[in-house]
Amino acid sequence: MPPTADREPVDVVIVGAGLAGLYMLHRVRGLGLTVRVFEAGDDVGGTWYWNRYPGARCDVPSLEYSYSFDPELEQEWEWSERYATQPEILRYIEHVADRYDLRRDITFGTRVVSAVRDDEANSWRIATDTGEQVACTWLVTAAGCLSAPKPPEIPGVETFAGPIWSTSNWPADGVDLTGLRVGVVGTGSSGIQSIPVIAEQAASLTVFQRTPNYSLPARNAPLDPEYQREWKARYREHRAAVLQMRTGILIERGTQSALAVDPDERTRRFEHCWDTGLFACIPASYPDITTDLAANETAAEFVRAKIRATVRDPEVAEALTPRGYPFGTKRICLDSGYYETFNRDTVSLVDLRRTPIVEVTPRGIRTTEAEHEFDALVFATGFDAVTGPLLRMGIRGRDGVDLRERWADGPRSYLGLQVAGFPNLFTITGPGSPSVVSNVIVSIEQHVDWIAECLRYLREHDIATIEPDLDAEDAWVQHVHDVAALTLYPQAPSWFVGANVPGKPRVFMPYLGGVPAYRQRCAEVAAAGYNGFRLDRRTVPA
Ligand code: NA7
Repeated sequence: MPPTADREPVDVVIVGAGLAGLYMLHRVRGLGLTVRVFEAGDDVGGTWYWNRYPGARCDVPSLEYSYSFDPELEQEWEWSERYATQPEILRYIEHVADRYDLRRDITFGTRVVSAVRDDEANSWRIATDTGEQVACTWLVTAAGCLSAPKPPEIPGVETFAGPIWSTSNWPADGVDLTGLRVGVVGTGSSGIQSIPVIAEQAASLTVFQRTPNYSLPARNAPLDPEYQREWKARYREHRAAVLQMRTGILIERGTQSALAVDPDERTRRFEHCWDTGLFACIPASYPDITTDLAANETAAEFVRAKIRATVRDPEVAEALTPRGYPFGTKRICLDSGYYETFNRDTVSLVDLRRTPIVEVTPRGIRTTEAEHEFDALVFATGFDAVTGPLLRMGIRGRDGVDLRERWADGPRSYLGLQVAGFPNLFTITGPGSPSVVSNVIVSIEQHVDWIAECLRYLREHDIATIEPDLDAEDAWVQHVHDVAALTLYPQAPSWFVGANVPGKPRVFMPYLGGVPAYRQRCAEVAAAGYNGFRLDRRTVPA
């Protein structure tokens, strides 16, 4: 489509209308700035718009996975389950869009395909896949961390005769799997949540597993109205307590070494966690579980024993048992009946470490051992996480430097908020911030508030550009790396380190220093007049 004539420039362009983009829009409007939001989906929701697969739900308790910025909003919304399903979260996000009249500034069905810095004009020139072009002074990405699906990287996918569905782009009208022979590839969080539900519908289900994950029972249940009432009566207190938590999720933290306590006491503690249905409980119970391999092994072995006790066929149980990487260093999954599903006669497991996939054929999936025939395939093969959503946006900074080039050896960012050489670009939950290792809505609100206050400051002080100093950026990147190196996280081939995408640099991307320390650092930087950032008046447009 030919580009349309330039629209009026705006102060701010926001990319994405999920939880981050919507709140950013709300705050930007409050500053009296002009703003446009571009969203690839046909409505609001982001992650919760696309990931509509059966069984999709949040693994952070609903009362904590919600906006805190407006006490009226948090009082009026009623959650129905401890862990909200995707449809309920989407209804919540739609309610927020209606309540604050957000849709009128959002252009839906439109993806930003390039964002080019024009230093002379002190602006970003944004182009979309619908041919629209608009200039803005500040560009804010709110594109999510798990929103660029990874191709399955299996030859022959296009030859399959039946339908193929992807968990990350599930049809909005749902899919009827009744009576079908279904093959599912992938056993991350999306596979683990969807497999029990698919197994209930399908005539038969075959799960193709490359790496077993550690999964814990979610213990999901309807939310007791009395409990919700009491929680809401003390919402401010709960919100304040959440901000003291490293992960931004309310959890009891132990202080002793897992190796210093009596094994029976340790097992009792782990059993308690197993019963709570909180994924952060076991890692928080002894601090060295995330830092010491022997301590970690006590937790890993506890979960392995649970798998053995649940799955009746010992061979299947062994194939489902994670080994070779520490517990919690790939994202821990929360499930509802995942391991039990493998006790059904209609469900089978193919261990791809033993018999790798060779190709997809017109009839199904061929491994080195056999051809498995299916009526339908489901890919739950994950995302180009954290950097993928930013790098596919065509961002070019000063002197035409491509963000891809700048990040060729891994992402570099100051506080996960800004990149040197890319003035006036802000990245909500960018690499180097707690993002995906925290309750992401807590991190989103903090980033949005920080950016909004920064914009206010820039205007009040007549500042045209803000950009990190290279030294400050280098120091922060080193700090993110050093903190990660104190933990076991880098030891796993996870999407946290980019290991799931061929050719992606292996760098631990999120910041593991914890929500409170990170918030404090961001607040100190702002209070000191944006320490580590270069603030420039020189290029103020005439
Ligand atoms: P994940 O966690 O990245 O899981 C993807 C799964 O797909 C994982 O088991 C992969 O195995 C598997 N996979 C990927 N490519 C292939 C190929 N080519 N062949 C076989 N298996 C493959 O993505 P999810 O969507 O489940 O979850 C993402 C996050 O969303 C989750 O952590 C929550 O935070 C919410 P691998 O482990 O790479 O061997």
